[in-house]
Amino acid sequence: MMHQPSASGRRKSSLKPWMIAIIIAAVVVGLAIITSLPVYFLVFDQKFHYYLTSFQIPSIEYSPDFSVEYSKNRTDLKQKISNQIDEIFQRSNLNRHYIKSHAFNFRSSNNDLKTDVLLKFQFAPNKADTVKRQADDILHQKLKLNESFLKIDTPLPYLRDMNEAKAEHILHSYCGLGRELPSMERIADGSVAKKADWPWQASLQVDGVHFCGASLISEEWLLTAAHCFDNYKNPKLWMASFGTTLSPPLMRREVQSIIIHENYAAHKHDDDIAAVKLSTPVIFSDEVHRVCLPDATFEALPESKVFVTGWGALKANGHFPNTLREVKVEIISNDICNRVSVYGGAVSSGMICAGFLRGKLDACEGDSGGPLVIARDRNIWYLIGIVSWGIDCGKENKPGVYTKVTRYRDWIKSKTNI
Ligand code: 4AZ
Repeated sequence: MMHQPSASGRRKSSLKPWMIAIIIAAVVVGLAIITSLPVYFLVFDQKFHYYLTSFQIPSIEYSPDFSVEYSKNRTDLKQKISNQIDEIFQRSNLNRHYIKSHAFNFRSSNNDLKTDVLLKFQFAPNKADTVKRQADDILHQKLKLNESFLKIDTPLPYLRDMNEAKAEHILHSYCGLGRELPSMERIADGSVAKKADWPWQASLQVDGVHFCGASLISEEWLLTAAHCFDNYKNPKLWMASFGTTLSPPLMRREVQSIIIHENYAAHKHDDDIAAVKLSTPVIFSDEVHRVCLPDATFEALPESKVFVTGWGALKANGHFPNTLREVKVEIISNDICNRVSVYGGAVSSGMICAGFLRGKLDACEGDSGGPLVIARDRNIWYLIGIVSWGIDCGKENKPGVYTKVTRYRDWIKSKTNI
């Protein structure tokens, strides 16, 4: 007999009660996680917040020296301001949220010295209003009590929000902040550079292929070698990339114009310098910012330790690396470099030699246009040379020859206003 299901018969559920319990529990846990995520980010996800404010300093008279980067007056005053603001916030209930302050501009206002200061805090988004209000109150109380040499002449609120990219651009707008010297270890040969060690280094490329190195000297100007443009002069063909790896690049910019030294003659070595203007300024960050230019009077003494960096070949006719490399070399006097056994008089006063007569450590093909830098007081790096020429790479008695930047200081100023 065939089985006839009764009209009222239902298929028996295959889910056991314990299964249903597990499914309900999973749904409840899932919902709890989904609903608590925004709360987590609002309450625990600490982010950086930046505020801009201005102070008057009536006890100090404005002097143009305060506008000179790294002048002693400016450096000392910046330190004094930071110490004062650190003290105010570290002794307040915002001490866990306050990170640092940075006086970045000095100006004269009604004969008073005025400074613009960036304050950096860290807190979760749900605290934004409270922290800002508290910070305003703390400043108001401290400055009103005449306890500080800093004064405020504007009404509350003193602090204005600034977005992170703009604030970090300001924090990294100082020249020459790269590798810290004490941790220094020692391109033909040499070693791989760490991120943010040489943040002014750029790569100049045609069709995505690296041709030359270059150095960032402002948010929109690069310095490089004139001979990089012997074959391609049209700025539209060129791109600049930043960051330690060529692929992927950290940041790229189109080139707006190329200014080659008027006296440079292709395939000769004299006046091997060019200024390259970017189509849009770079945004300064930890990993991309400018190198300092020395005064025309600065002299790098023979045997000074200097660094050359680039993506050039690891030896003559060798392969090209993807990650930036560095090599520590020494300045060689023009007298020694012009010895018959070395370059026999080919090194002119607009050039500077660096490397070792015993060879080995040197710049090489593809490093051209790149920086030769020296650290000066406070670990600030200055561009003293531009990779220009040499016979072979790392060969005995054939050190690298560089365009001497101090010799072209006025030319650089006349073209870039830097
Ligand atoms: C070049 O061909 C090149 N050893 C750059 C630097 C040196 C030699 C050649 C110095 O771009």
